[in-house]
Amino acid sequence: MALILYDLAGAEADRRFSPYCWRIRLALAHKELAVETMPWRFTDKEAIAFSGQGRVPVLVDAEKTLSGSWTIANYLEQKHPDRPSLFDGRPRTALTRFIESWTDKVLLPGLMPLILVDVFAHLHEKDRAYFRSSREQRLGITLEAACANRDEKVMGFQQTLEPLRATLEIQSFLAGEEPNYADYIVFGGFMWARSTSPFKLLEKDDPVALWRVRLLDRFEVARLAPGYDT
Ligand SMILES: N[C@@H](CCC(=O)N[C@@H](CS)C(=O)NCC(=O)O)C(=O)O
Repeated sequence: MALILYDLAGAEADRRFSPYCWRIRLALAHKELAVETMPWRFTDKEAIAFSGQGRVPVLVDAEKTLSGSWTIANYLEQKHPDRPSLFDGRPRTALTRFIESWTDKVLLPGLMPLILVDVFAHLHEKDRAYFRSSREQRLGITLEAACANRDEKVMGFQQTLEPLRATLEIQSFLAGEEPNYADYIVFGGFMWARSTSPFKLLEKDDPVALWRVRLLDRFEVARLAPGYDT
């Protein structure tokens, strides 16, 4: 039986934009596992109620239901040790936690004021009121105010990428010569932006932009996904 992944979609069912779901789509591609993806919208809470929580990604593997990208990635790693590894061993799994924390605490919050209005523009009609009120409550300001002065904010964002840039100046991927889950965690953030926003985040010759192209070239699932190549 094929794996089933509940994956956040926009107005168009094939516009998948969750940074966390992208981690798993790339992990599945890395392990060469076939998956059927189910387009899910923020307000489709009932559709994933069986998972005991209200967020995606949710992965169904026959009798088993998993949620949370980290849990799912580790499950795939343990279930399919014969397939290419996502972590290259336990010490690296632990190190990858740092990459996840940096992405969740620095990269994604840094992207938010640059792309949130564009994310909103791509939402399914039924998600709009929920998204606006939940995010505005969290931010304490409107989506539009959060995204004001993007042209200035982007410079600060680019500076926060310096550790990533310095690493990618000396190696092709975060994991070394070949990418692994560490790369997919960070790249998931850029797929969130690519899927929703025409706003230019990086100069074309930025080592981070070149790494982004290398990953797009490697994964058709990402390259062919609806999005903006800025
Ligand atoms: N820590 C979770 C985060 C998952 C998450 O926040 N997913 C978002 C989509 S990007 C979601 O489902 N949000 C539902 C909501 O905001 O109601 C993971 O790593 O999977």
